[in-house]
Amino acid sequence: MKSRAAIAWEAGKPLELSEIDVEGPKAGEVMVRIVATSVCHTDAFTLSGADPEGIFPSILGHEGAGIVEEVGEGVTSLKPGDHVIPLYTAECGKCKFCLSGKTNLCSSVRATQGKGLMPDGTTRFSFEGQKLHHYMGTSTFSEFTVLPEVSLAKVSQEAPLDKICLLGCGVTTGIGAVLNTAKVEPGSTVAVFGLGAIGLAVIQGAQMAKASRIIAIDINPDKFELARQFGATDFVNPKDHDVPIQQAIVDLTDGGVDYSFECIGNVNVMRSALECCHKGWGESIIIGVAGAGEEISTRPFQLVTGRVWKGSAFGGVKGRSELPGYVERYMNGEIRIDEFITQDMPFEQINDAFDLLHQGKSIRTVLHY
Ligand code: NAD
Ligand code: AHE
Ligand code: ZN
Repeated sequence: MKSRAAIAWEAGKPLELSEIDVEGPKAGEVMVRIVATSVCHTDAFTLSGADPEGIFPSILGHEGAGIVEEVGEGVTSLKPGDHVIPLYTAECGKCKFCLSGKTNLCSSVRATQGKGLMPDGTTRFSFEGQKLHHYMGTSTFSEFTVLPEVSLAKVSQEAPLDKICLLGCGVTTGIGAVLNTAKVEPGSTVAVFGLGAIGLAVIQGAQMAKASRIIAIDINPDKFELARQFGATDFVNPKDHDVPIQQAIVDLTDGGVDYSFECIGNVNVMRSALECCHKGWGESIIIGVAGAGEEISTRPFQLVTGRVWKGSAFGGVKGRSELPGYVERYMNGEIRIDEFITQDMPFEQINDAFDLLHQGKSIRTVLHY
């Protein structure tokens, strides 16, 4: 199968648009025609070369939606024509992780996924005979892509694929981090560091959880208006303060917030996010992804005195069992997605989408094949 795709040949270089070869699905695999994909900061992070798991050449992309084209031997839960959202966090329902009831992290395909390969240790992508790696088990920057059956959530045929693609990462991650990871209670105070799609989705989740005060923090003040529309009540630009930002938040909230979320990937801000939490009970959730070699630090006394540090991947959401419900909640107006889409473009303009994200001029660009 020939497929339009954007190849990441090497770190730090723009993607190259090409026609690649995609092999059909093997046993337990599914070929999907991606209808729409957006660009998440994690794609830019991996392309930058900062991702310890970054492998080149590869086909990036993990926030997409599409239609099943063909299924491999033994696939029973999906058929051609089904609408699906690719999952970078699979759900096999059988591994120790899936059975634990404690996490959404599934181990069934994660080892090979991290090596840019399908579960049998090979790749389905090539260009002029040269093998190309998969990425995050999804590779949505190819019109035709191949995934393990366990890495696909079957969703309503009624839902617009060029909107619900955002449930493949950004919107779900932010809302899930609030509802599943932090379990924010009504009346809580919340601080959100970084107002890209993830931070805005956290704000949306905090409003769904009936937080009383939602403090939106960003060094780009252009982000505040959308944050306000999603329910933020206070707006803080660290550049306007000459005390450390954690001190400014503590002063604003009579001792600190109940919950904070780091949605940037900056280890210094992760420390601020922890330290702006209230003594005795404040919890800080790390969502941002930090580069190779980076480490977080704080005085252990911060934890001894009751603050809690946590992390969240894909918002703690189990994709196959829970994502169809997220799609339904979008369809009945309980979850907002459209407001995140600041640009729509043909797939061929994918490098412009990366530029807009880097320039702080987009929340999400949806690319249409
Ligand atoms: P984005 O680039 O759209 O948003 C980041 C925001 O942070 C921008 O508005 C930027 O102005 C702001 N910012 C940068 N430095 C700042 C600072 N020092 N103080 C305050 N604000 C600052 O990115 P995104 O797509 O929303 O992704 C955010 C982060 O979340 C990335 O690190 C991404 O890799 C990560 N992520 C993690 C998961 C997960 O499951 N854990 C899922 C998706 C994305
Ligand atoms: N590969 C990196 C870490 C990347 C990372 O943390 N990915 C997040 C999803 S970001 C989506 O935009 C995640 O869910 N991680 C859990 C997992 O299993 O990958 C590294 O540091 O090696
Ligand atoms: Zn993402």
